[in-house]
Amino acid sequence: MVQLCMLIISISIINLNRSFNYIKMKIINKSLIKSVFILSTILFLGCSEDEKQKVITKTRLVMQEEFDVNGAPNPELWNFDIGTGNNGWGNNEQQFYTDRPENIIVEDGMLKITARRELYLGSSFTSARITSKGKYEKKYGRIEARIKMPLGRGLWPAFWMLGSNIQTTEEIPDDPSTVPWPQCGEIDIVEYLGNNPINVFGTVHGPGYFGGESISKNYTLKTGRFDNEFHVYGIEWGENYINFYVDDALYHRVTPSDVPGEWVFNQPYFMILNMAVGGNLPGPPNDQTAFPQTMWVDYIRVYE
Ligand SMILES: [Ca+2]
Repeated sequence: MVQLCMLIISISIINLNRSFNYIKMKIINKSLIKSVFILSTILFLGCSEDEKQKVITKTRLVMQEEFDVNGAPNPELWNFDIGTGNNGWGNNEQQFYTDRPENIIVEDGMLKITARRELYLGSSFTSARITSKGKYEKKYGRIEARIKMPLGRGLWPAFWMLGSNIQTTEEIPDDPSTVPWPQCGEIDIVEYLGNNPINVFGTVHGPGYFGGESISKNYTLKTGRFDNEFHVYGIEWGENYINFYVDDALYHRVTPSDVPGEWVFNQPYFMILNMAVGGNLPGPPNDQTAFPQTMWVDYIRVYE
């Protein structure tokens, strides 16, 4: 982008010189120089601003979950999703989610979600999934988590959100205040597949754009890996936009013109942290996948 701007500025200056030669001016046309200078300055500043890709615009901390109280996750903030869900939580996932400390515990200032290979109530793996549904729901904000990912094929951890109006089996199916997925919308702040430790992706799903047709982008690390160091994954979300970032890099912007359907993101959402094992996206673990594997979450913070 900077190169493009410099090119535009250079062309402006060349054109200025040509103009001088053509009209053989004896007196320098000060207003022309001034105009080109102003134009160049605007272009240059405009490009510099764009090149910075300023990630952080929301800076007032309004919620923080630092995971500094040992034991089970704070019950005032978190619910457990238990079991195998409907059709492996909609994705043919292979794990049984439990609330046991072997699968989910807060200690050392971290939430640790651990996937294990074990026979448990008919499943071959166990793990955990928590949601803030009904306890912390948010419309707009900068929502971020500092996470260290696991390693191995078949592991699929995520920090994501669902529209609070999602219709669930516990609720009356024809409750007019709820709608089925994907009409409720889904914002995947970060997803990661354990066989590719330098890659993560951010995605939105909604009516007409879900599953394979979702609006998604990858972010690839140039140095380091997601499984042996912590990184910050977040969104800055406001009316008619969602920006996805990793650390200080903004890599995905979504607005209503990017989605081939209704924009369903101007409403409250709740948060979800989980680690799936197997399922449609990652495929099953293989012999090289070492268990147990842990997703480490240092904090979640929300800013306005
Ligand atoms: Ca912490």
